[in-house]
Amino acid sequence: MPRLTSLRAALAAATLPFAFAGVAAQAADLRSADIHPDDYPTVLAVRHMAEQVKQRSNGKLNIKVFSGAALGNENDSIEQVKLGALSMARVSSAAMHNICQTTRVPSLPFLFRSKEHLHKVLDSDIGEQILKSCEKAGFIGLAWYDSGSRSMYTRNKPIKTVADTKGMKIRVQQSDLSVAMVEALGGNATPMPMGEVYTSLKTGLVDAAENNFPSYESAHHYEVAKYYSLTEHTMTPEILLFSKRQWDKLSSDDQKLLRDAARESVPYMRKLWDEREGKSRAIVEKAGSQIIEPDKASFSAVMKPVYDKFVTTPEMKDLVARIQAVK
Ligand code: GTR
Repeated sequence: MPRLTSLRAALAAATLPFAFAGVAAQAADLRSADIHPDDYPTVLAVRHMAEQVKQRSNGKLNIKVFSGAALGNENDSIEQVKLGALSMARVSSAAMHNICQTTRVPSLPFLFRSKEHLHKVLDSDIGEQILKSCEKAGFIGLAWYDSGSRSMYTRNKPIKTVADTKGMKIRVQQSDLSVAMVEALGGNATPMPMGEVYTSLKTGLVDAAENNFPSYESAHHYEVAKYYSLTEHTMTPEILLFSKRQWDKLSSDDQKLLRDAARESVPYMRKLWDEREGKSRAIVEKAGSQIIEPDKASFSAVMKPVYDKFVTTPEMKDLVARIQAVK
């Protein structure tokens, strides 16, 4: 099991990075995890941030990015960041839903009217508030990254209206909200890590999955599920996390340097993202994927139970109302 071996190696190395805590002048290796391959926009953006950080700290802060799930799946990385065994992780904010509940808000189905609306919200005090709310769970939220819209894709039968998802086994991210969303559609939600989706689609363990074009393409899901239906049901963003345990040992200058570089990597990432969305779509279409324009209104019409279940506290209600009010 290569994954276990790499996890063990990661844990073995875990005591090393912060050996520098008392000797702040020495160089420090900070490790950052991502499940995506080297050429994916999230990985490239963190590498870009790493270059900036290295330069500005005169080589003192050295972020090493481990791509391709080399350090395990998203839940493994989050656990290690919490423990302080890993400095950073770029994960989907859906992976934080059950840990830091306000991260559920930007995943609510059909909440954002457009990419511009999403950006305005994430760049505002609302985005900051959600990032900050993860601190008490042990995470410094450094930045939001784009992840486009997630849409449904199927092996056998194209999804044209919500009636088509009835009884379908649909893979979702490991989040209660993602499960509830598929249940609202009448499907059977099967949560599992991204690394298991290709085989599950191939063997028919699930009938469908949902993701943006770049993930559908880079994880080769298009080879085993060729009907891509533009349901665009959620715009769950990516989140860049730093371990609070490690953060608290850094000088305030280093903290600022990291925060600034993370923030500055956002426009860089957005540009890469836009390019990649187009490229990925072209690749899958060329390979024979059928892109379907479904009756989107039939999907948004059944989502009320998801809001009723998750938008329950005054804070969640306030966040949703403020997001809806952003013009
Ligand atoms: C992708 C996201 C990954 C992962 C994946 C999934 O869009 O970038 O971090 O969460 O979706 O569906 O598991």
